[in-house]
Amino acid sequence: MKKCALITGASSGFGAACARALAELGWNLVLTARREEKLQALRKELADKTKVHVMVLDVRDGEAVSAACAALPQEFAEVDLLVNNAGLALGLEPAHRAVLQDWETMVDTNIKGVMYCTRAILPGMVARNRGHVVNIGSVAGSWPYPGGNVYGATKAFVQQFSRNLRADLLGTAVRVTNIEPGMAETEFSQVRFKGDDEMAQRVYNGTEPLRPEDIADIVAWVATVPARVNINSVEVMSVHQAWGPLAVHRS
Ligand code: NDP
Ligand code: 8X3
Repeated sequence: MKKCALITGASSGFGAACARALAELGWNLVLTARREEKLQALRKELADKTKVHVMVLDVRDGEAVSAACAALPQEFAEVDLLVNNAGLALGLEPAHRAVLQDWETMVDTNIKGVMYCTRAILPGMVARNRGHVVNIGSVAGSWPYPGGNVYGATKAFVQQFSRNLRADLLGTAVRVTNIEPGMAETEFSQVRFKGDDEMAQRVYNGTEPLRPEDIADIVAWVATVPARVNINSVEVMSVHQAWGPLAVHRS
């Protein structure tokens, strides 16, 4: 039987690349995001490779998430792989100047969205004793940086939530992985800097950042290792990125 993956945030970046990588492996796909035209274009692109069900969904809406997951067409109802990828950073201001609404949007999307999708899909996986939750965390969940304040904290939630899911799922065959990428060129910086293309491009100037397909390859790998193997986490950076030293302020 064909396997089925549900990918959140499939309209762009890592999510769209995961859809392409899993389509190559012949997986059926449920693609979700808010921008329907992007999802439909991807569905058309992949139509000769696999079956795709498009689901327009805002992951911040818990009731909509559970209703949509409960109403999946039969062919897509047994989700083998949930990729909790939808997420965003907004702003790079220090905490005392950050926009509170941006913090709320990041919490609602990166934390609550992951909670809602996981809670909707996980019971079926446990009942079938088969499945895999892949969360897209970030290096920002482990390593602080100026302006990372709430974004990094949401990804720290994703890291610990992933570990605690593993603790809860011990004794089942359901797997959990947290993938923690560093700088990758997607729409991420355009979103973070609210459409300021110059600011967004400055993030990547003079470097070779990770590409969406690098992350998709990792998702495909962790999802296809033997069933006895659980890759708990993968931290991955471009060779153009590394950790910085601890900062010291001198007067
Ligand atoms: P993109 O901006 O390219 O993609 C983000 C995706 O999330 C889009 O498909 C967007 O779709 C979707 N999304 C955002 N908000 C919502 C929402 N409320 N409901 C449903 N879908 C939503 O960025 P990336 O591909 O880079 O980001 C994917 C994940 O990777 C995020 O969780 C991000 O934090 C993480 N990450 C990114 C890194 C990077 O440097 N790029 C590094 C580490 C982690 P739509 O707007 O159509 O709803
Ligand atoms: C995205 C990577 O370093 O911009 O999660 O926070 S970073």
